[in-house]
Amino acid sequence: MSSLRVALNRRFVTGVVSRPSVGYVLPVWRSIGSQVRRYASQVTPKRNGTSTFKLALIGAGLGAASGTVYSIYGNWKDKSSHMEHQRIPPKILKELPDVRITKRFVNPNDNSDLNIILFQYQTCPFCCKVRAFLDYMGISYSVVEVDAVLRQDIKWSEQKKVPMILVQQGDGRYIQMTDSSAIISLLASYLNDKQTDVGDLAKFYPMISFFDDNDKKRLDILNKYFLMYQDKTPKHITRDTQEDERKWRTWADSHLVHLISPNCYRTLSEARETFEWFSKAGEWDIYFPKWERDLMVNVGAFAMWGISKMLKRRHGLSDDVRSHIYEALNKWTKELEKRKQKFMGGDRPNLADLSVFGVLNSMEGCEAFGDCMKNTKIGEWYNGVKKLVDKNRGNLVRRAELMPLAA
Ligand SMILES: N[C@@H](CCC(=O)N[C@@H](CS)C(=O)NCC(=O)O)C(=O)O
Repeated sequence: MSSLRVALNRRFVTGVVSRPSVGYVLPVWRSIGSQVRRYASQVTPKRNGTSTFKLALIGAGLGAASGTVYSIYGNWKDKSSHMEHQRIPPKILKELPDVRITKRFVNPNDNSDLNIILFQYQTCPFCCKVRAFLDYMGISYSVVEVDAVLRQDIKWSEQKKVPMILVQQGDGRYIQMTDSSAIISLLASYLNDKQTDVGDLAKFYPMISFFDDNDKKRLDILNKYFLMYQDKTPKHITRDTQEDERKWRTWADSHLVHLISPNCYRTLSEARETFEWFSKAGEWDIYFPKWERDLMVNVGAFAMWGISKMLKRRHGLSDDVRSHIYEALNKWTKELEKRKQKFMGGDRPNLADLSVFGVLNSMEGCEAFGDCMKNTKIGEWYNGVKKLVDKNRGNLVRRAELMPLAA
């Protein structure tokens, strides 16, 4: 029975728990849908009491046996496919896959020479982090809004998570980079030293596999919080400032982001309101038929309301989920007050400011965001970063105007 539980937990972890944030909802819903379909296909006509009982016993036995086999196979496969210190360099594509570019942000002052395609969900906190960085830096980029249900636009990719970017290197080929923090570190390293090909810099961020505390194989990007200054470290950057920036960037990913879902889906009505906002921000009424949009809002809100309760327990949060996010934001603003600084980066935002801003920006239309503004002092800092991000962002060019480019 315990193997069966392991097998079930495994499904649960990959299908639901590993998607703790706002933008995770549609894959979660897809997983629930397939479980409902699987259940429906298992329903058999009712016979007499004894045979039903026998069938149940046989079913439980078979379930336990297959769970055990699945679990043993999974462990064996994970272990056997793992090589210690295995590093997988970023993938390189000869040409762009056949994807539908949704929009572009074009900044006439951009002199980065970067050609970037961002694959995203509009309200995913990790995607918001990457956009905050690109916009603040005044970089032009194209967006592929991925349909979170069918994920057609990332079918070509082995990596199924967003954000993901394709960035063109010197020889015209495209590097595929995943993970919001790795993407930001790669591009920030390049902006510091445009003489080094972005493709060469990408080699510093390979994917690495390791086993976590539960002996489960995990993948992550090596050096994702590190900038590759090499011998061109800017004068105002010291070892301490780098360490400090890394510390708060990590905090945004490992703590702050986990407070978003439990707060945005705290009650059923908040969950619905959140989804209405996703629909608006993600322009679902443009990209999806009405029935699909309505279904996403209603089913998504219900599913995430339930899931957020589980996430709350998983991250050890009390029922008063607001108190946790207030506490986190107070920690941030107290640090700013202590340093007597406008931003964590001093007079201007650094990568920690942009990461924390991005995470909060992902819930801007939610009741939780309004409460944070009212009950903490985060507003002044948040609006300060937002002003700069909005000011530097390129001009929006919609798909209709891009037809010759995106056909
Ligand atoms: N550590 C990653 C997390 C990315 C992530 O989990 N993205 C979610 C969307 S918010 C996703 O794509 N989930 C789809 C899936 O897990 O299949 C990052 O910082 O980019």
